[in-house]
Amino acid sequence: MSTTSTSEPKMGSRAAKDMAHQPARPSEKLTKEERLELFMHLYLARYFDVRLIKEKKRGRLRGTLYSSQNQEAVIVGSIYGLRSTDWISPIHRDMPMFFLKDSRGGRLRDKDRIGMSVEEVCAQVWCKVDSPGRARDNWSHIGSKSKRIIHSTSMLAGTIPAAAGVAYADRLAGGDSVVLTFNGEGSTAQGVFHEAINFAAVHKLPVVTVVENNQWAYGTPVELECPTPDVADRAKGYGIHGSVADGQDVFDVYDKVMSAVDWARAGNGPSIVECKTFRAYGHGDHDDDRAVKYRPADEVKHGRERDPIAVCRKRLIELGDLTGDLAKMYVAEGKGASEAVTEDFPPEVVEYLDEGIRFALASGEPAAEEGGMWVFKE
Ligand SMILES: Cc1ncc(C[n+]2csc(CCOP(=O)(O)OP(=O)(O)O)c2C)c(N)n1
Ligand SMILES: [Mg+2]
Repeated sequence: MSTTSTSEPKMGSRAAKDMAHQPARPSEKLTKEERLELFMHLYLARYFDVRLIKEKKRGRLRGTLYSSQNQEAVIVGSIYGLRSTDWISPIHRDMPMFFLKDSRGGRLRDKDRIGMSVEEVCAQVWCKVDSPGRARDNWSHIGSKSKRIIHSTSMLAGTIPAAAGVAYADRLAGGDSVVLTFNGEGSTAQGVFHEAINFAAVHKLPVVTVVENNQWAYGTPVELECPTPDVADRAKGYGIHGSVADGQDVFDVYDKVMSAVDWARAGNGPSIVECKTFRAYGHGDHDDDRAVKYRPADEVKHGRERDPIAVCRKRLIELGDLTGDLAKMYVAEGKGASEAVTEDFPPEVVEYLDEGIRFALASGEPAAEEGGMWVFKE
């Protein structure tokens, strides 16, 4: 797996040269507290997934679960450096993003932050009346204009044109927001991916497309979706910047995405940031790929070897942020949902999600009469 190479447009443009002059590692400016917070966010994303898989197995949940295990560094690292006013457009595998948005600086429980609360997200998962979607649709099919989350849909790559539109409107209004879109590598083979990025490139819109390259699009391997070694190579065709991050390393994701975000905010236009990762489980919980055997066992074993929690822990130990017994605590890495137990996670992580779940369980079901709501113009 290639990791931290950069796919520069070979056109000698001023734009490409200027980006190369930016500080290579924005993560070097993070404080110890911020690095530890990133570590905590990795646990939150992992625990959300583990806990929901357990809840689903207990029969307490409806709907499909698209596990993000092993991909948490992409989810956490790409949004940590955003401003409150920036926009995100998550997809099916990005559920933790909804509650992690705008939470930097210990603000997870801050009611005024521009992200969803864990209560709202849990109510969505439990199909309750207090959820943004009011039990109408798939878990991830939510969004919020006021929280600057572009409504997620299942039309692959379909949020990139919406992101380009949001960025265009913001620019016309004199804003300086950046819009981050998320897409699997399979989505990059869609026609709309090309149209939308081309449009964003022509108009130099502040749109950063993060490609979560987890090597598989359902049962299709990446080499049948993309003919070049890196998906980020597609950037060359649009004359924009493309870079490749080690998607298992939260700091590398942060560095590559923040460089692209700063670049976009400065008026230099869009970028593609490809994060190389690996889908640890089947496409959704209905797709047990152990049974189908469409993925070679060796590939799966190898793909799960670099758990993002372990990679982050190692770095924090090297930096002296985690020492002594603390460094050995909460070993959630390398454990699937059936092996991981509550004690593998920091208590504040468990408590945060417990609060969300308690709220969801206490919330009511939507009334049947609501069925026609939002279908026609009210
Ligand atoms: C336009 C479109 N085609 C097909 C599908 C069905 N579908 C849903 S997810 C998926 C695979 C997506 O793969 P990828 O983009 O790599 O994201 P990943 O699931 O791996 O995160 C497919 C084919 C869809 N939702 N939309
Ligand atoms: Mg994929």
